[in-house]
Amino acid sequence: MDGWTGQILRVNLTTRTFRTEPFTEEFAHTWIGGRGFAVKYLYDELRPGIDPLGPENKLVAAVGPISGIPAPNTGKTVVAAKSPMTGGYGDGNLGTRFTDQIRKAGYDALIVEGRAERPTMLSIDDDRVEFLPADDVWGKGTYETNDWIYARYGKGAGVLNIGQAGENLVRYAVIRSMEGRSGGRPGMGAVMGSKLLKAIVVKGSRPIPQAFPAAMKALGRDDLRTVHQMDKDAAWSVQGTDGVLPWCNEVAALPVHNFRRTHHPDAWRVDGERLNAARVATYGCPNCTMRCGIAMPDEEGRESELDYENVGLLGPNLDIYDLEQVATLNYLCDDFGLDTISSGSVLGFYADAIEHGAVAGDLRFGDATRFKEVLTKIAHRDGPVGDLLAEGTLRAARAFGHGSEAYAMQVKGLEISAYNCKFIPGMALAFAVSPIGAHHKESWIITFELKQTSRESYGRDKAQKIVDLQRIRGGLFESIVTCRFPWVELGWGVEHYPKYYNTVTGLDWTLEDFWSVSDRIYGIMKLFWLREHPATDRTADYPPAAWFDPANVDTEGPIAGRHLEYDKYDELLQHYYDIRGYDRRGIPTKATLEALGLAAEAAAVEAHATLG
Ligand code: PTT
Ligand code: SF4
Repeated sequence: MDGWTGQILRVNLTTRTFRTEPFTEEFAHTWIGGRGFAVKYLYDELRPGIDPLGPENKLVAAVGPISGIPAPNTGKTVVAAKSPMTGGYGDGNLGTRFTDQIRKAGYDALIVEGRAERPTMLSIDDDRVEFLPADDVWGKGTYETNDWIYARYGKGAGVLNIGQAGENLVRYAVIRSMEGRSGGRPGMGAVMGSKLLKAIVVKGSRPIPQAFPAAMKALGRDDLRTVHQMDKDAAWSVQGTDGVLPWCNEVAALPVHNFRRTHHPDAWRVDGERLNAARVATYGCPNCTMRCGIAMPDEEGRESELDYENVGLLGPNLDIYDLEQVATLNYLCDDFGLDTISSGSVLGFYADAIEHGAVAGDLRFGDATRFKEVLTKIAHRDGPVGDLLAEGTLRAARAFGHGSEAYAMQVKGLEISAYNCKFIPGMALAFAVSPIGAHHKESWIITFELKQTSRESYGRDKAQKIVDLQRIRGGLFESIVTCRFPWVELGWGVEHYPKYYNTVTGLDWTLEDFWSVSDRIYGIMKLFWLREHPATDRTADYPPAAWFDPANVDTEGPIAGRHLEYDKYDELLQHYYDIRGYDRRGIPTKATLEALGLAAEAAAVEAHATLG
């Protein structure tokens, strides 16, 4: 089957067994790979209601037909499971040598089941699979663990690993790889930890199956050069993702003081220019000529990669404007294997809850030393505070009470990334309808909204744009599995991707074919959610109450006195439902599911939720 290895590897940690399983061409064409494979396997195989941190959950690491081939930025892998944060389907996407190594070992996906008896490292070397003791690194951070693995297998090995946060089942623990890569915000690291799986290491020696390898090599080589030149011309990777920070500050979209404010005069001190000036190393994913990871030393000289999300949430959101202090919190998140976005939001929420008297405590915004201490407690679930905050903002807010849920900055249990949508309705909706919880990866509509339309509008065009972006970002890029940055940051056209796909598979797909698969993937992610949350209604697709609150408005600046309006937001949400073919409760109609080819899956949900 050109373009796919045609098989997956299934490993059971309880029984210490493994087997390979073929999949059909029809399956490949229906789900493509990556997120498509992951959500389909998880939907079919997970019993509804299982504990995401119990042995019944499964961890999937999946690549797609263009992952690992020589074309721009193809070194990405999707990691997925039932999310401990949201209870729905969860995934993340990280750059890693796991990508090409798993393909070379002969697999398009790895499914890990069960729970090991003791800390384990899974080693895959083509057909050989071993369950090795990992006691030496259990309790250690991700940097030491990575070095320990490299010392044994060399730097060319594909590695996924977790830190103490994953081991201690912090719900927002991520999976880490290489120097700076992290993925699986909705708790994929905690799922790995719940299985006592410290690391996965993979080496492969076979060619990646392609219909026209010589043509792909020539095409990929030329396009890698072109993208490299485009990046140089645009100077984008000079500041990387943190280059967007001044704009967010200017347009009042920065998370400041637990999202209570939207801009700050000191924001320039943590912007991309300052970060670039502090750069001591540049990290990148395999097969990438853009290398966007800017690493700088922290207060103790420890080096880690800072991206915009990390800076926004661990800096201004905590009232910290010293880049070295931000780098310290960032380094700790990376070493413990904690998601930076949720960590920054949890810390900000806790300081806010103290400030508003919802809970007693002495943590204050701007106190980087105390934030560091609390973060360390969270990673180890140390004491009642560490243990509760390890649960994320939503669960912590429910424990604190006193109306604090209104300013727990999350949707569906997952914390919002670094775009403050107090008065940006389209982006607020994009967070709210993201199927994995509030993540900008599905639909980053903010630049369209602020540059090409108006933030005043709640028009149908915004709902349509969200769907269009979900098709590209959450569907195309997450299923063929490649980095979206050449397209997002340099304008490298989406039309290049069917070209790569057709060259490796021998098929003749157009973008329309990808949109069909993408809609199917969004359909099944929705079904996954409904099956787990039968009582769900449209309130699940609302952002936090703080963004609607007249008492929470900016008192000065570009959006002084402005906030989201419930009635208008609800109309915008309805536009989204109409375009997606959902009823007023936000549930896909039977006709929609049949059109998506999900009639069989819909039947499984009917017992749990009454479909419209
Ligand atoms: C991603 C989320 C992001 S999105 C960032 S910064 W970003 C945070 N990075 C973290 C980090 O670093 N350390 C840490 N301990 N936690 C972190 N949590 C946050 O995780 C990432 C890049 C980036 S940098 C982005 S936008 C793009 N994301 C892509 C995507 O999602 N899909 C895709 N096909 N291509 C993408 N390209 C870009 O990749 P999650 P990475 Mg990440 C240190 O995983 O769960 O999706 O959360 O993968 O290899 O590190 O590259 O301004
Ligand atoms: Fe990785 Fe950045 Fe390159 Fe994308 S642009 S592949 S995230 S280094």
